[in-house]
Amino acid sequence: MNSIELFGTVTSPYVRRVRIVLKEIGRAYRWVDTSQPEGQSLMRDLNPLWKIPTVRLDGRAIFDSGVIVRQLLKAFGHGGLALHDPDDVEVCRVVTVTDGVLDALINSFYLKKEGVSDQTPYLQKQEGRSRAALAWLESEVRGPWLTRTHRFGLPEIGLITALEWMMFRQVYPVDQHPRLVEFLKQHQARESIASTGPERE
Ligand SMILES: N[C@@H](CCC(=O)N[C@@H](CS)C(=O)NCC(=O)O)C(=O)O
Repeated sequence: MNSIELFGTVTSPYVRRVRIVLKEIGRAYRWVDTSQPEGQSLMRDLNPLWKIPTVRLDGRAIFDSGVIVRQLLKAFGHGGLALHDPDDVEVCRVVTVTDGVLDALINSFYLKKEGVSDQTPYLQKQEGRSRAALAWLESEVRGPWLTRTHRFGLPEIGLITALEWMMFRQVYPVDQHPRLVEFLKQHQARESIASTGPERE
């Protein structure tokens, strides 16, 4: 029997990707809440980057949502998800841009929370980068899909979790991109999405 421990918070979009994949492949796991001091300290003992998600799979720590989900798919199969080819250039492009804009907005969110002015040149650059990246992603979506597989997979999970986090934290006016809003709508009833939102667990 495999053991999976997931260290994270319910509001983190990167952690949510792992929660969605675990639901899609039907795997139970032990949840360790890192917003609590004890969980945070356990996570820091495992992950030198002090970031979530962190997973302990059969006793071995794995870091980074991308690495974690690929290991989970390799160990347990894809369930109902599209087969994932991490070397596919089309997949790499959308995943890299999604992660880039999410990292930029998370970074700005934390800095602004700590009092850094949004007029700071680097934060202005992060905002411009976010706008450019989301406009590019908007030009890439084809209805509910981001790649030519036209199946639900990791690129879609990445974009859904990123957009819903932006809306939840109100860090970016997602409604300025109608095709991204439409993309989101087409996935929101899916069980793994509907049951894992930041407000819903
Ligand atoms: N590339 C990482 C990013 C993870 C990440 O940035 N997680 C955030 C929470 S959403 C975090 O742990 N931030 C803590 C910090 O930066 O101090 C991944 O895909 O897992």
